[in-house]
Amino acid sequence: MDSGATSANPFFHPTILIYEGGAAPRPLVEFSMSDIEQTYTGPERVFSGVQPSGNLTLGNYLGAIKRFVEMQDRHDCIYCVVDMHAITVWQEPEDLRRATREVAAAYMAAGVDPKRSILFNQSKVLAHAELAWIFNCVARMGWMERMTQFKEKSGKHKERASLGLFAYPALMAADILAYKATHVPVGEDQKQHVELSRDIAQKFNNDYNCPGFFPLPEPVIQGVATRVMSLRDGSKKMSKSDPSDLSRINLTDDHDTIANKFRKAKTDPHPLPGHVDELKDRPEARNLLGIYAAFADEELISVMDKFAGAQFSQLKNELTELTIAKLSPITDEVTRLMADPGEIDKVLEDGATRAREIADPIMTEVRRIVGFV
Ligand code: AQP
Repeated sequence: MDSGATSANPFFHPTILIYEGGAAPRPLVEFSMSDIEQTYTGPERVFSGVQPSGNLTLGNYLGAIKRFVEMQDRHDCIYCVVDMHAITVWQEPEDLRRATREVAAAYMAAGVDPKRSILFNQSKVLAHAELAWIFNCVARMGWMERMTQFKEKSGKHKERASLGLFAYPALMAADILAYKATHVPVGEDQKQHVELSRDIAQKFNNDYNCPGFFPLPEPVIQGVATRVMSLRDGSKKMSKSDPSDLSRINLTDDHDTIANKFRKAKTDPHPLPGHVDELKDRPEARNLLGIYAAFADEELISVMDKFAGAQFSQLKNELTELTIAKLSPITDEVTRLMADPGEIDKVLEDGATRAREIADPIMTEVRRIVGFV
C-alpha cells in the first residue's frame, strides 16, 4: 500500500514502564490501557516468551520469569516457549526438544500456574507463523535494519546470518498480536522489539483501514534487574549464549558452581559505595547490588545502605547464600519435572489448545481484512 511512511506516525512513542534501579517494584496494577494513545478497546492481556536456546540464566529469571509469576495474579497471561525464535540460530534438534521442556519446567518451577495462565510452545500454534508472514509484508526493511539485537547477533558477517534472525522482530510482533496482547513483560534488551511490534500494529491498522483492530502493545519493564549484566564484564548483558560459562549463573548450576562464579566475578578495587550516583562508573558494583536487591525484593538504595563501605568479598558471600536459597527450590523442582517429560508435553498441549481458541478467531478476521479468500 505505501512505501513505509504511513499517514499516521509509524514511530509512535509508547509509554514505557521502566522502574529504574532504586525504585521499588511497584504493584502490577500500575499499567492501564487509559495510558495508551490508541483506539483499541478490547480486553487487557499479557503475553511474553523465553527462547529455549540454552540454559536459562539469572537474567532470564530475574528480568522475565519472576515477573511473569507476579503478573498472573492480576491479569490474563499467556506464556510461551518460543522455539521458532530459537532456531534463528542453529539448534541441535535433540537439544531443542530438551531445552523446550526445560524452559516449560522452569516456568512452572518458578510459579507459573498452567491452569491460571496459558503455557505452551510457539511451534504448536500455527497462527504465529502465518501472522509473522503477513507482518513481514507490513514491516519495512529499514525498521528491521535498525534492530540492535540483529546487529549484535549477526556480528561482522551479516550475509551469513539466517533470514529468520533478521525477521525475528516480525515473528515477535505476531506472537504478541495473534492474541491481541496489550502488555509484554520483558527485560530491557527486548524493549526495541516491543516498540517495533507497536509500529507494525499501527501500520497494519492504517494500511488496512481498520483503526483499533490491533492494540499497540506496551513493554512492561519493571524492577531492579531489568538488565542483569555478565559477571565477567559489567558492560555486557548476561546471556545464555555467551561462550563463557563464568559470565552467567545458570538455573541448573549447583551450589559450588554458583559460589565459584560469584567468587570469580569481576569487581573494582574500591569499597562499595553508599549512594546511587556513585554507581555510575562502577557497572560491576551496580550489577551485583542489583542482583542482591532483586532476590531480596528490596530497593537498591536499602541494599546499598547495608553494604556501604564493605568490601566486594562480603557482598559476594552474602549474594551467594541468597542466590542459592532462592534458586535451589526452583532447580530441584525443574529436575523433578524433567523426570517426566510426558507430563510437561501434556501441559504444553493443553496450553496450545487454549491458545488456539484465542488466536483462531483473530486470524479469521486478519485473513478477511487482508483479502485472503
Ligand atoms: N541479562 C538479562 N537481564 C534481564 N532480562 C533478561 N532477559 C534476557 N537476558 C536478560 C529477558 O529474558 C526474556 C527471555 O529472553 P530470550 O530467551 O527471549 O532471549 P534473549 O533476550 O536474547 O536472552 P538471552 O539469555 O541473551 O538469550 P540468547 O543468548 O539465546 O540470545 C526476555 O524478556 C529478555 O528481555
